[in-house]
Amino acid sequence: MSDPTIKGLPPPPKSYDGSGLRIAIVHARWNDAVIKALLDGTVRKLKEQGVKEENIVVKSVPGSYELPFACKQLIEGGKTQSANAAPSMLASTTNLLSLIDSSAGSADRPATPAQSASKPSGSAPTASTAPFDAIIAIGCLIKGSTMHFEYICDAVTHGLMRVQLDTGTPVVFGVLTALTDEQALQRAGIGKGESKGHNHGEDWALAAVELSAQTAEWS
Ligand code: DLZ
Repeated sequence: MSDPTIKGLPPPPKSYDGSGLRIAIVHARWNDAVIKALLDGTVRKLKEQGVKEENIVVKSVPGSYELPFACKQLIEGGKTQSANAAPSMLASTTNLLSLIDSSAGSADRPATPAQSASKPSGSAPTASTAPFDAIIAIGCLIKGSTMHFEYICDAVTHGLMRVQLDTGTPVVFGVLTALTDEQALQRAGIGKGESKGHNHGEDWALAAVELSAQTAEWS
């Protein structure tokens, strides 16, 4: 039976076109099976919303505690890159494929379908150098037997909120805070039970596109 406590994002009041957006995803590597599923769900849904592959930048950090710092660096780097309109540490021509390739070398992390597919011949589409419209921070914290979980959850939650308010760039909270492994698996759509659950990465992608469009409208 499916878990009634797992909810997804209700449809937005209107549809949004992501084709002009530049979105960054920063993911932690702890609990890698869950992270991989969430990352795949996020990227898949971003593309379904029209976001171009070359305008989705993926970076990784060791654990969730590092997410606020990484988000801030990426946002500021994106603004600098845009102002200079020159290659920077963010590598304007780097597309999703090569970024995922760069973090997929470990034996415990099989190649995604995107990595397995042969790269198209000819020149790669030109990636945008605009500042990021939104950042999606993905992590998975699972409670252990000490207070570590509580402290990291608190720090990351407040850190990510602070980054978005300080920088003016929306930061989507893609951090699972689960009490058990199975709770996390269910929320990444890879549960072990009869129902596999729901992949929250899809909700985070929708939130990023909606927030990006609305931020542009409101400002
Ligand atoms: C240390 C730690 C532990 C115990 N558990 C998790 C976890 O469940 N999920 C996660 O994303 N990170 C965990 N970490 C690592 C911390 O987030 C962080 O990377 C280290 O404390 C180094 O700053």
